[in-house]
Formats: sequence, structure tokens, C-alpha cells
Amino acid sequence: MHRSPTAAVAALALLAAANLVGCTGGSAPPAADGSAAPAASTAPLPTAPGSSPDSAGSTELTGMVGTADDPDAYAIALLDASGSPVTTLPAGDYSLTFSDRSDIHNIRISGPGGVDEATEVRGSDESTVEVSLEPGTYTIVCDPHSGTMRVELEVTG
Ligand SMILES: [Cu+2]
Repeated sequence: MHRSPTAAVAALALLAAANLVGCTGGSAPPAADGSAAPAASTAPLPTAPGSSPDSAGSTELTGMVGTADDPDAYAIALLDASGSPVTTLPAGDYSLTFSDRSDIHNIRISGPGGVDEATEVRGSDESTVEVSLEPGTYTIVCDPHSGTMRVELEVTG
């Protein structure tokens, strides 16, 4: 989470305003005549910034063999969430989804930390695995064609 100092100040001002409302609005007199008082005494608390439930989780990656048009193409790549090939990444936890729709290729990622995840050559595999990438060099290969279908990923600390 990256928050600018300006946003932090604004959040503090918001909290101060909320406290002020809480102090002055605590002693509303009861409605004695039975008429319905306007329900304005309980203002909802402002949601704390940065507490959304979807902020947890790991960065998404796609390991792709072939191309979108031709699953049997002799191509292999690691893609980020926007679909762009990546060759360097910061160390951390990643959610890697395979895109292997070929009967002649597979995809394997291996490297530091004992990471070794692969699909089968036969059949399709579009499953997702969680990987913890440590600083160092990982290789992404198609096992039957590891001489040509091979990319390296540099993970930085
Ligand atoms: Cu292959």
C-alpha cells in the first residue's frame, strides 16, 4: 500500500471531524411527546481507508505456452496481470495460472526455494499454483523443447 503524506493528513482530518461529531451529539433529549424524532443522531462511522478485503492476496501471473491463436505454437512466456511478458520481478508471493492448451507442450517453472511447478505435456491445464519467489534466476521451459522454448526470470530481493 502506497499512501502519500497528503492522503494521510486528509485521513487524520477526517478522523478528527468524526470525533468532534461524536462529542457534541451524545446528549440528545428524549422525544417526550411521542412524535417521531428525525433519526439523525447516529451517523455511520467512516470506513477506514485501506481496509478493503480485496487488498490481500498475491500478485497474479500467467505462464503461457503457445499463443492465443495457436496453442501448439513454439512460444512460452510469463505474463503479468496486464498480459505483458515479464523477465524481472521483485521477490514475493505470486499466484501463477498456467495457460497450457497444447498436447505437445508443457510449462515448468523452477528455481530457488525449491520451486518446481509444471503441467503435463498431454492435455490442457489452466490451474493456478501459489509460488514464493526468492532472489535469483528461475527458468520457465517446455520440457520436450527446452532448448528453444525457454525464458529466464530474474527475481530481485
Ligand atoms: Cu514444447
